[in-house]
Amino acid sequence: MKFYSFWRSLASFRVRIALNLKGITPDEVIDIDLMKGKQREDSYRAVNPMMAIPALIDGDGPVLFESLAIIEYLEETHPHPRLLPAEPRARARVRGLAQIVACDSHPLLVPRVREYLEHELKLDEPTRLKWIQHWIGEALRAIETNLANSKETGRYCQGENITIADICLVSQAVGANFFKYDLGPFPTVRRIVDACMQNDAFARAHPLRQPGAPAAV
Ligand SMILES: N[C@@H](CCC(=O)N[C@@H](CS)C(=O)NCC(=O)O)C(=O)O
Repeated sequence: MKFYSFWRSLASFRVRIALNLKGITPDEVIDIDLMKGKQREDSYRAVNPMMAIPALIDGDGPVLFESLAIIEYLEETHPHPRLLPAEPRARARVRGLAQIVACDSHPLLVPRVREYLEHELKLDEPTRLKWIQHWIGEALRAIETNLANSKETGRYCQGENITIADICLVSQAVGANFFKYDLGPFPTVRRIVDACMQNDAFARAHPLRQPGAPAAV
């Protein structure tokens, strides 16, 4: 198994957590340095034409891409521990919470978007940060409201078991931290993130614990 990732990548972080939870160690971890634009080089474009990480090749392929698709592949090939509940409404809620992060919020913060805001739209740094914080906050407000008001919420987003929603929530919280966004107003989010981070599979996957990462961002 080959895993293309980078310490800072929040989408790679999500897949790393799932790999750890399921006890899978990739044979090879290939660093794609986003800060040097390596995702746009021909060699990586041939792996993932979207020029984004993560990507995963299991055996003789094909290349898998998009963090949620990869995590669901891992779920189907390594069902224990399960990261999606069995009951259809619970599964839909978990996927919905996960998608708020992975599909609605995080894509607005990735390097290609930040670089477009800077180089094409010529937005200065404070304005770019305002953009990032705005979209982080929109998702956190929605998730906090859902979690705080739903009887489905337990120790984790969906009851007492870790699901894909928790994986995504933790990536959102770490992203908020990278971009100096205060989690203070989101007590349920903080409680669940703290519970997840007590689990070694989450803690070991943290961006700042990966090879090449700085001590802080
Ligand atoms: N929706 C994708 C996002 C993938 C993505 O954009 N990854 C970022 C790093 S977290 C990336 O590689 N960005 C490269 C770029 O924006 O140029 C997923 O969840 O996998």
